[in-house]
Amino acid sequence: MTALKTATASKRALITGITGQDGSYLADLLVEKGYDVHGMVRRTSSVSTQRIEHLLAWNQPKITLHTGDLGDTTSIQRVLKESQPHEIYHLGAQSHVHHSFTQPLYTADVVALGTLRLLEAAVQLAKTQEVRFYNAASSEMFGDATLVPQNEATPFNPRSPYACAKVFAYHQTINHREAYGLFASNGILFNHESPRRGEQFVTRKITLAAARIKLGLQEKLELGNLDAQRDWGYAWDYVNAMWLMLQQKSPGDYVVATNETHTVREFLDETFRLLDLDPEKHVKINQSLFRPSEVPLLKGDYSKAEKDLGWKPKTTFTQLVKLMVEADLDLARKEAAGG
Ligand code: NAP
Ligand code: G4F
Repeated sequence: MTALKTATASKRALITGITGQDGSYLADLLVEKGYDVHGMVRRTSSVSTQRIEHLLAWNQPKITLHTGDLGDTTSIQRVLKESQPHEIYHLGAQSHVHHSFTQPLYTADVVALGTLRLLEAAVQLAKTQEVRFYNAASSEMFGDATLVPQNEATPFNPRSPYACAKVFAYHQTINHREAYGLFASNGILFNHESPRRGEQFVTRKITLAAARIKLGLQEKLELGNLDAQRDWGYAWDYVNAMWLMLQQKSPGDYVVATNETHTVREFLDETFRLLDLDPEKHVKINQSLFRPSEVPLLKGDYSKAEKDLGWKPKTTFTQLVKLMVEADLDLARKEAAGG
């Protein structure tokens, strides 16, 4: 699948996971900055490009898509050959922690080996041109964290197949930096959300359900562990940090977070408060939504990113909840109107 671009830009970027939450915001950012943006998209039986539809107008597409899959080495090599990127933003993943318990081998293949496949291909490309590599590492790697807040020196204690696979990918990224001199950086991003967040993640599940409850489109919301604490930021702020990491003189690993933590219950209460709804009337706890092992508390210390990249979060917890609630209320209104 190749949509031809009319404009040419000096710097080419390749985004894996361009159809996801972060990939779509990063594509917006890089297009805005004048990059020639390429994305790797896997074949799906139904359309997966809703989040980047605005960049794909048939008469003037702003990005170029290439079909490939992180499970398939030859397709990765082909995509790199076709796009010849100066910057690779590797965001593609089976990114749902709970699903990783039911699909552990698939998750390991895509997240751990998929990253290794891409790194190996990047090292080959780096023999002929400059290439910089961003790896989407995760605060899930801290797992049952031994220290609060977590920073770049905090030991990893992964609690899911997803987190174990991310630890592998993180170390492979550093290994390719040290062994082959690849400019490769890890962004250890804490949870970040937005109106483009997948509907199976807890924040979006809550804001979408609450908006639909408000308009009488839904009665109940089923949730699992409300006591888990997360450091939630806004995805748009976070993709800026990814770009900054690849603009530095040397590669490195950075925590990107807000240094605040809130329970799932707090997110739920703030959402329902904004809509003048009572959670007691609508929320039901479902044991099947609890995980075999949980990450109890994440809180990130982003002082290294602030010092080296000049990055800090711009959106507060309450602003984040509000912007997600407003976006989902708009969606629910369209649904109610039969749109
Ligand atoms: P997301 O919305 O779930 O997007 C994941 C992307 O990966 C989608 O474009 C998906 O394509 C693609 N993908 C899945 N399997 C693939 C495969 N086998 N081959 C190629 N592409 C594949 O995730 P996100 O929230 O944007 O997160 C981006 C990255 O950051 C992920 O690596 C995630 O693990 C990591 N991360 C996220 C957070 C967070 O809070 N959001 C925090 C830390 C780290 P389809 O559209 O076809 O499914
Ligand atoms: O929204 P979640 O599914 O995100 P989780 O597991 O923290 O993972 C996300 O953030 C990671 C960074 O730390 C990323 F690496 C990863 O890719 C993903 O983007 O769950 C958040 C918390 C968990 O403790 C979960 O047990 O919410 C709790 N929860 C309670 N009820 C629920 C539900 N989670 C989901 N998805 N669905 C529920 O009904």
